[in-house]
Amino acid sequence: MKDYKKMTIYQIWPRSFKDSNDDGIGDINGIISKLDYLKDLGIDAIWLSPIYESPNDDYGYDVSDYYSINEEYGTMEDFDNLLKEAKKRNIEIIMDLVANHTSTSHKWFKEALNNPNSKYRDFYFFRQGELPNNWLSFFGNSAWVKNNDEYYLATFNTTQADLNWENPEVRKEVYKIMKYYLDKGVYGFRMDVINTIDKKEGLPSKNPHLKGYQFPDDYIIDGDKVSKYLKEMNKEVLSKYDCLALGEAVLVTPESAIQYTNPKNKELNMTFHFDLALLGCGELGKYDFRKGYKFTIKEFKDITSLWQNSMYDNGGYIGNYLSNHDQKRPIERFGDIKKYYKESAKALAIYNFTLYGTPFIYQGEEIGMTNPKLSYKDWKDPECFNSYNAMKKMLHVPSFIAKKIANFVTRDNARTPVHWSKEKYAGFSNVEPWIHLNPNYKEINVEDNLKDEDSILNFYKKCINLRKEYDSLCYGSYTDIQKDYPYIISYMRNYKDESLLIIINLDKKPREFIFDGKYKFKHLLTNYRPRNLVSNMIFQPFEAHVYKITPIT
Ligand code: TEU
Ligand code: CA
Repeated sequence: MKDYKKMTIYQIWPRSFKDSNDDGIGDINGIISKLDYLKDLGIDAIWLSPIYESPNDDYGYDVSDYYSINEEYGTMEDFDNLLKEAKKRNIEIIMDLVANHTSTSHKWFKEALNNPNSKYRDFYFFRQGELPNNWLSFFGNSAWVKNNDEYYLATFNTTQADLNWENPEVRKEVYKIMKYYLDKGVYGFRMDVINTIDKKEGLPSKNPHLKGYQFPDDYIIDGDKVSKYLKEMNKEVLSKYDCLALGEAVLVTPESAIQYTNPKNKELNMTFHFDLALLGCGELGKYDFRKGYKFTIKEFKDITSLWQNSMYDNGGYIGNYLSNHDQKRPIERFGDIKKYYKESAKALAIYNFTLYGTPFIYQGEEIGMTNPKLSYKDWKDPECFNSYNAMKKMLHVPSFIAKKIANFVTRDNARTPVHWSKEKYAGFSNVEPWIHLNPNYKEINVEDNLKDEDSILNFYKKCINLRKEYDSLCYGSYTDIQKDYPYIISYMRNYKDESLLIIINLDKKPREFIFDGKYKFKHLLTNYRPRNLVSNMIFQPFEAHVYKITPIT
């Protein structure tokens, strides 16, 4: 059995990873050319954001054919080759399974539109007549799209039509896709918005007494039947392979995450949660600026503590991440890029790699890539365009402010090309990339990071190795130390007779930390200088340490 609890997983968003044929778009052969780099970094698996055929309205999360590869990225042969080359290096490939919806260019959807008697009508949600309900989509529109005299449900972009999982034939088709790729040798799936596949019976309006579109929330998230479908999927597909089922469970609660991932329920192996990503956002998500994107370190700590304790204590399991293709680069939010750039990048790495759960790295994070300064002319992301309009219409924000907010939060921030070198176009391509390139590639790039002993990249390698060496980081319990202290996060991880102590100052100011208990200690890792563990310590901004400790008896 492969052990996903011991793995470090690296997310590739293919369009911006590496271009091999000079069209300015990342591709599969580009990924193959960087496998040695990834091997050297020490990762065990790659989660590949979607590479299937797609009109790219949502950059691959709108699939038009699950059995072919987007020709901008290569061919099925290239993909098979990637699998082979990855296997050679002991790297697993995890595919993105986008099965809550298909593109409206998918043949099922086209058939459903063209033929009123088609069985594919029941693959989706079509309703005649009036607007069926008041649901707001994730991207800020009505969740219903009008097409002639009928509507179809699209809870993300208007060209991503929701599949009707109630229909057993839909589920069968999804299982078929999964088997096709598992039989090819992929290790598993990251399942896109998998906890939204059950829509509330009868599709009733949400809070009908309120004016305007309403986010359907529990009417589409973590519905009762999600677990039923996952159990069936497990029985029909997952249980037959040594594979990983990772759910992207949007806005999931700890209770639901435990339900999905506790092995006794036979559903998924792990899930992501959204609470850290949404810190400082208003209740409508990242374009809801009404909280000013402000949060405290104490809130950050409380979220950590809630998830760590509830998962470990109840047999649940999560993937930990700070960064992905849906969030701007987090170093600006949780760290300090001006004064403590390297220190904070490394402190956050220590955090992400010492928690209970499998750590994820998003491309470019390992070299400390930052957010570019974007203008509205640089926008590519459909969520950004739609949300910009929604801010103006629903929240009555003037255009110039809406633009500022969108520049600040758009997913485009995390989707600029990876900086491989100082060369023109950052070694990503030999031509102008498809999306804005962050001009700071001359200061922040892989080439320089590899040369510098003290670089963020080399620190990531140390973090990855630490997990390989200390089982307590992979399997151990989690215990908060000084839970209510508002600046420094500290916790212990225990497994068998091994105990690790982690202390991280998450603040931009020096802070004092009082620690009681007498221990013999071994210093394992720091972003400052190794130091003795004593009861009263002043930590510099973002100073972080990992110790192995044994009680003095
Ligand atoms: O993301 C789901 C999701 O919840 C995000 O869209 C999130 O709501 C948004 O970014 C918050 O502002 C997945 C994919 O990761 C994302 O790239 C897709 O756009 C989305 O599903 C639809 O497939
Ligand atoms: Ca290319």
